[in-house]
Amino acid sequence: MEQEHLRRVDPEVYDALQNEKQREKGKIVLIASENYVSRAVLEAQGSIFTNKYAEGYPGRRYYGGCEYADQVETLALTRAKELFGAAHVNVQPHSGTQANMAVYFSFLKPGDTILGMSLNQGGHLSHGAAVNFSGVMFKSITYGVDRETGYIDYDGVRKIALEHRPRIIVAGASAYSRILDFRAFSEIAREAGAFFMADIAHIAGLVGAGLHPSPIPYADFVTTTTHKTLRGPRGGIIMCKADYGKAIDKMIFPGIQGGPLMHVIAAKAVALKEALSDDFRVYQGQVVRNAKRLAAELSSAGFRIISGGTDNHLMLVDLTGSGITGKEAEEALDRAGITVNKNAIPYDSRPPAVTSGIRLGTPCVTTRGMGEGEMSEIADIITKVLKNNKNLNEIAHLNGRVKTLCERFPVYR
Ligand code: DSN
Repeated sequence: MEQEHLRRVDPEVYDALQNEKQREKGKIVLIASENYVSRAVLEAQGSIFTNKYAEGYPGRRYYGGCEYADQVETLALTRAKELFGAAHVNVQPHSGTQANMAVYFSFLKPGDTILGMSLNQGGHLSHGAAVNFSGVMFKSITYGVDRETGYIDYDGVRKIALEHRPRIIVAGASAYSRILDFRAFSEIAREAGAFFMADIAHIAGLVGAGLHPSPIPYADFVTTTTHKTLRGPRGGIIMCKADYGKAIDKMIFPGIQGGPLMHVIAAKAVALKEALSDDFRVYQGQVVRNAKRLAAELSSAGFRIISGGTDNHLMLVDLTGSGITGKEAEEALDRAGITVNKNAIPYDSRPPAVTSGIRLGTPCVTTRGMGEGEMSEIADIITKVLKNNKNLNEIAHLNGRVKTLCERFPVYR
């Protein structure tokens, strides 16, 4: 029996894990920031590398016995450099937010200004949100999207940058479905005398596969998580120009982190190897085609997709006027077996706990092997759930269609 030791030692955690397995198996997940790692990644992450202290970097550690820790970290570094073409890489950040923190703490002083995308228009907490350390320790100013088109307003970004002269400009988003123009951001940053950081957490897999332009030629710093489209373990990576490497490494350790999570770094190495494969490029292509199909079908069913569609793995659906809030939509879809998150749409009149939108992404369903035909089926189910969200019989019937899809496309074969 799998996890036999866990079952004996801690039946409560074992039970929670069994329930989580059933949840994962039996629901269609459209959370844009999630994915399913390979069994190889799971094995590396669930390995005895978790036992090892390896403070420092390969070849210069503060503990003995680090020869194999050095080996896996070096593999992760080499593969990240090959995948993204970065001059300097640090694979130790425990998360994307830690990666961003290391960049800010290395090159900004408290009170310096960060210009990032507004959280309520698609940005991320760690790009200067008031409730996050980035907005508490630094002065935050924001840019957003054009109210009509839903695209980033680059003229607006430039105007704000020249007026406020931020120390750093951050490009990157959690809910933006269009190509980010890294060249434009870098030109604005140069004009304003600011550093330029690209946070590619959401799109790292697409960038690695060459399906989204890379920021590496333009950005001083590129940060990412490893668990979204990149399909690795939960964690972060920083890439930067060679000149900044020493400061970044010193800030990650000993600046803001202690011992690196060697089991996670081993899993990052595996995921990066997978990301260098042809299969991974095929997968990412399908992620984008699936997102385009899902957006097109929902649009045909009468829902407004912010910006009119998607270039990447996600979309933001505007529910204004459809008689249902983002919160209600999330709950109704969950009852039908589809997991999504409510999400503010740009210029949303509802509070963040309610919202007028939902965010949908295709990395998970594509990993299960679903293609465009299944996206049409999912769009039809979503449409019917949203239009009949109070009709429990109809929701139960739609849940049957979800279950059929889940059985045809298991997460782990
Ligand atoms: N919380 C992540 C997301 O869902 O987009 C970003 O870190």
